[in-house]
Amino acid sequence: MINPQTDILIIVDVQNDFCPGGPLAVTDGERVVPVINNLSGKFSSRVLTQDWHPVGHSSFASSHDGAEPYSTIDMAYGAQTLWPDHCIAGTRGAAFHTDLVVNNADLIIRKGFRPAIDSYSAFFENDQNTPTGLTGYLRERGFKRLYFSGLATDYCVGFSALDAIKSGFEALLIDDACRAIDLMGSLANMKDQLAKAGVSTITSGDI
Ligand code: VGL
Ligand code: ZN
Repeated sequence: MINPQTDILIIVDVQNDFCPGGPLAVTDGERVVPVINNLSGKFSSRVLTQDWHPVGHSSFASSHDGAEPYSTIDMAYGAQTLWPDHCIAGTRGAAFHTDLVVNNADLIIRKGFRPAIDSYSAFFENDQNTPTGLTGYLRERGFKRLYFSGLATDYCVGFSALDAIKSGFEALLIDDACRAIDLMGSLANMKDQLAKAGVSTITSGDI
């Protein structure tokens, strides 16, 4: 049972560019929408996240001479996968999927807006040090148990759940409310990390 005081649904990056037809489409990405809309009604609080990059962001392959999408480069903070251009702030591609229920969200947190740092996690950017402010927001409101949904399981959803544990929250991943990119074993690797960190995997029917 959901406790309205302590439990919150976190809906990660359900944006057009990650859905079929987008430049970084996640297979069956749009299928999370009805599952999440249904789950939304079972919680009394929800937070949405939005990948929100400036033109020429450093995580785009197009920003690095001769680099191919899905290759890896060394950034000041470590290895970074390079992506096709996606989720440019203010564009249709960065907007939420049109069928996603968004008006009941308490907060929309944007991430990845610093030109030189990517941010998969909703809590810390990829330097693992720059906070988005979400930890403070959730703590101040007294939330303890965070339920994760959205895109993509092996990147933004997974890293958010791992950081939730690091920040002292309980974290659960709702498997059928997420879809993965699965780049060179990234899904299996993330599932392993999630299990080791103590993130439980559940399905929407468990709620
Ligand atoms: C994401 C790659 C790049 C995600 C965002 O939302 O999982 N993946 N930017
Ligand atoms: Zn991104």
